Amino acid sequence: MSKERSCFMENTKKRSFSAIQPSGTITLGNYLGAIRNWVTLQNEFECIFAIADLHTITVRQDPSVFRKNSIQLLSMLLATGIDPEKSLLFCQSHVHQHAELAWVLNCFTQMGELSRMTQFKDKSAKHANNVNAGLFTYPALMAADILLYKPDVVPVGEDQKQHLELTRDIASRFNNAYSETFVVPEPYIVKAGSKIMSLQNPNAKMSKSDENVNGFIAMTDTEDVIIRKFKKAITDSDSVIEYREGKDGINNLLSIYSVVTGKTIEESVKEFDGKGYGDFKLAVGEAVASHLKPIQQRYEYFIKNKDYVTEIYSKSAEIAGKIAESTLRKVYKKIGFLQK
Ligand code: ATP
Ligand code: LTN
Repeated sequence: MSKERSCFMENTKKRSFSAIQPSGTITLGNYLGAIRNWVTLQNEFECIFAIADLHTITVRQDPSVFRKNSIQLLSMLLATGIDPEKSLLFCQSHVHQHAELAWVLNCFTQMGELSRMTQFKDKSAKHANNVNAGLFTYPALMAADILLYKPDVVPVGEDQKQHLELTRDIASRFNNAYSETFVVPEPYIVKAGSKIMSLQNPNAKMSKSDENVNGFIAMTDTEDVIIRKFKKAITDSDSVIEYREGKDGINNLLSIYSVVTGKTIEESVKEFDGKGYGDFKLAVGEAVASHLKPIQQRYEYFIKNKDYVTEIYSKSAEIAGKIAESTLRKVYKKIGFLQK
């Protein structure tokens, strides 16, 4: 274990935990809303990242595609700048304590609370022929992921806020019943980029499991594809480039442009003053393509070095398992299970 990594057991710095599902090709929405912030948090926090593969089987997966999605996601996370010398990066299914704590937390979560989750409502409508119990109790597993590591912050996109509020409620409920056990974590949501919308439906979030590939930018899309998708982006029948209510398509493009260029929305609006939608869409496409280029080059390296990626997730899971076990033992003891 390197010197940096050994500090995980000592818990000297503030800690961050987050996860992402290997449910398809990672999108610009995932990157701008969450992963970009994971990368910067590494300078300040002790960061733990997981790919939430247990969560992913709440929707039926083809085994070979699922395996490929997982290794690609791990490679992409490394390519975006997740640094294995500073942070842990592992698969949720490799640390069995996640599933064990999830069972306990299921018993501290009410049916009514789970029924109110918008992600459950959306996903059960979308997969009406497979509304399984896992889809329903998904937030209890997510709470377990987080609470095992006692993080101070959980960096996510806007859509996960409701799940985090439930995590906080479950943690407090357990602490009140048995004395202080879990740290009640704070959501870490950076407003810029926290909700990137679909390019084909500016009222729905950009999602990697969208059946319409023109709705999302995959992190691996080539420059040509990126520009083509932006050219096809749904906007409005107006012709003025400004950020205001009712211009959801343009607002989304302006948000994307401002995050990838580092300019403010006001500066971006000024830059396109008097220009048409065609020029604007092309500029957004070009800016995104050039932002993604170095990430894509690093991705090519990791995807060809699978052994290196395997070594990283295996070593990380070993360290994560030790932290998780220590929390789980405390939980079991407080509940009153007999000690082994
Ligand atoms: P799925 O389509 O399978 O539901 P997803 O694309 O919504 O997946 P997740 O794995 O659920 O992605 O989310 C990973 C992280 O990316 C979360 O922190 C989530 O909040 C964030 N995220 C997902 N979509 C967006 C988006 N459109 N804009 C900003 N952040 C997003
Ligand atoms: N539910 C999240 C993915 C996820 C997660 C977590 C995020 C699973 N476990 C723990 C933060 C912390 C999603 O669908 N985006």
